[in-house]
Amino acid sequence: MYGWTGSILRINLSSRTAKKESYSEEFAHTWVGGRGFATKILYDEVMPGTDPLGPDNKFIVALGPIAGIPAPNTGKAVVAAKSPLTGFYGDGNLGTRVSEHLRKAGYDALIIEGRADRPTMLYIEDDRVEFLPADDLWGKGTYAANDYIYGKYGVGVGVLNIGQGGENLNRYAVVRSLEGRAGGRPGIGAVMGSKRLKAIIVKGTRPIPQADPQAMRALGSGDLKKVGRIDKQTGWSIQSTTGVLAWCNEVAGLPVRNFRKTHHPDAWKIDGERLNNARIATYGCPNCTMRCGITIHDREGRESELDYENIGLLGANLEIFELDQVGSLNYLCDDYGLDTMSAGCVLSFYADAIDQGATAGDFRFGDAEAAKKLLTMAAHRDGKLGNLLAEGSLRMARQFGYGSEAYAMQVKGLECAAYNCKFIPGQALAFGVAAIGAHHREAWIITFELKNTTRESYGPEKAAKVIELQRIRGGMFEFIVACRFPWIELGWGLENYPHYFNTITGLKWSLDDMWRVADRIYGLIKLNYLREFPGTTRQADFPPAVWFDPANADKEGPIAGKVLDAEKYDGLLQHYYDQRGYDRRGIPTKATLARLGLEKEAAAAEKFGTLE
Ligand code: PTT
Ligand code: SF4
Repeated sequence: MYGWTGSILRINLSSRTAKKESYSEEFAHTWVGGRGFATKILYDEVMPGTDPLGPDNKFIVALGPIAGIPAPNTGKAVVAAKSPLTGFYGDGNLGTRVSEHLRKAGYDALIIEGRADRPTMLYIEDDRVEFLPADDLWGKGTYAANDYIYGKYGVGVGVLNIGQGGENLNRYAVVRSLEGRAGGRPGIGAVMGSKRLKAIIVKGTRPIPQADPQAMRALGSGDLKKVGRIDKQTGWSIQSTTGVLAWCNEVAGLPVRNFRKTHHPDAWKIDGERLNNARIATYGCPNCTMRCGITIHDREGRESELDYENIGLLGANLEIFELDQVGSLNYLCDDYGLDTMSAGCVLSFYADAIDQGATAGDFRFGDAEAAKKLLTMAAHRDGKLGNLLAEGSLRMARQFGYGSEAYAMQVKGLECAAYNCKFIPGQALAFGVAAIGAHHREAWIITFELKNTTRESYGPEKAAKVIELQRIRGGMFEFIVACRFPWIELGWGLENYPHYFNTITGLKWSLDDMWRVADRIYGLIKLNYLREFPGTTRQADFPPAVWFDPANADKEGPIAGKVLDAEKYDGLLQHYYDQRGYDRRGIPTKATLARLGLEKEAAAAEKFGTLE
């Protein structure tokens, strides 16, 4: 078997043991890697009802066949666990040197189980695994922890770590990496914290098994240069993802004031142009020639890296239009290891709930200094309010009552990405049926929708587009494990990816083979959801209710008076189910599960919820 190391490293923190386990070629060909491996391992090993923050949950780091090799944008890793935020499968994808080092150490994945009896760091170097005390680092932010680790092990090692957010079990704590990246929005950092695992350091020195290493080297390094050239020609990384803000503002798709408004006259103050002008450095993941991270000085003079989601949700959505203050909120999220997107939605929901009289408090939109204090409280679970804010918006809404769940901007417990779908039905569907909750990672249909179809349409073409994008973005890029930006931002051909995959594995897969694996993964995540929530109804695939509320319509601008239509959305959802072969609850039918090769998994799910 080429392209895969054939091994997974299983570490038990309770017994302080490590075991190298091999997996079969069939497993590799069925699940490929990354999200595929994580989905299957968690389905088989974490039983329904398991406490996500207990020792029986498992923290997975999973790589794919092209992860870590010098080819376009392969310095990525999937981190996954049963989510403490949503209660079912959750994952994220972050840039890190762990990708290359873990593969060179001889593993395609890590499974971390149990709970350490004291704060611990794992050091993995090829076959060696050390359990190191991390008492001195516990309580420190990710930047200080990074500095310590770099100082001790050298700048080139692979590192994943958590900040105070993960330590204190904030439900939207992320995993951070030394390359300035963050991943695992549905609280995967809190799962690390629950295991008292402060950091993982990886150093690998062996070659990654490849069918034709010379051909792969020539192909991969040649294409890395080509991607870099296209980026220079197009100028994409001048503003990178932050270029989206001005466009969202123009098309009335920006989240402003807890998504109540869709555009704002001051949005230009925090847009991509302003950000590029304030740039002090450019950040990137390993094996990348279109480095997209832009850093600026925040209000306190620290270096803070901003992407679109961060300025959208910590800026516009909180009505904070001072770039350095948005930088400060972002810096705090990075240092505490909190997801910027959920953090932004949690604070905007809190301000909105106060405005609506659902709870008492003095936090107001636009108050950056108060927002900093609240983030600090949420990361430390400081007092009653800190504890409340650490729970995420759905749990907060259930505590507040007074109908506030309608404007808690989340789906299945995961807070929405920075696209205001008040009148964008296809993107609303993309949030509704995203595998892990309201993330844009799997289907970003908004440009297709606004450019190629009418905004009003709830037709089957939108459901088809969501499925197509889920297969590419939530599927292929997540199981071969590479950054999707060369394709989505520079038009780098999708066919390049089976080409890399085949060159490294010696197989002859087409894009259609990739889509089959993608559909299987989506099917299994749905079974995972059904097992955890046996009473599932199609309502679970609906976006926040406020988007259907005529009283919430814009008073002026491009979509004045318009909101989503609930009946038509239900029809669009049915198109999606029909095209996927799912039942009326959005669960794959038995026939679909058989087509996806999931009969065994279906039998395991049957006792928790009846399949049709
Ligand atoms: C991703 C999510 C995103 S998506 C952003 S900005 W984006 C936020 N970044 C955060 C951050 O930074 N710090 C922090 N404390 N929290 C953060 N939360 C948010 O996390 C990310 C890039 C980006 S920038 C995007 S779109 C693309 N995402 C990819 C993906 O999901 N898969 C893939 N195969 N390729 C991708 N390429 C791009 O990577 P999550 P990252 Mg993160 C600092 O992981 O949980 O999916 O949340 O990944 O390494 O930071 O790179 O406008
Ligand atoms: Fe990382 Fe950005 Fe490069 Fe993708 S484009 S690999 S997210 S630096």
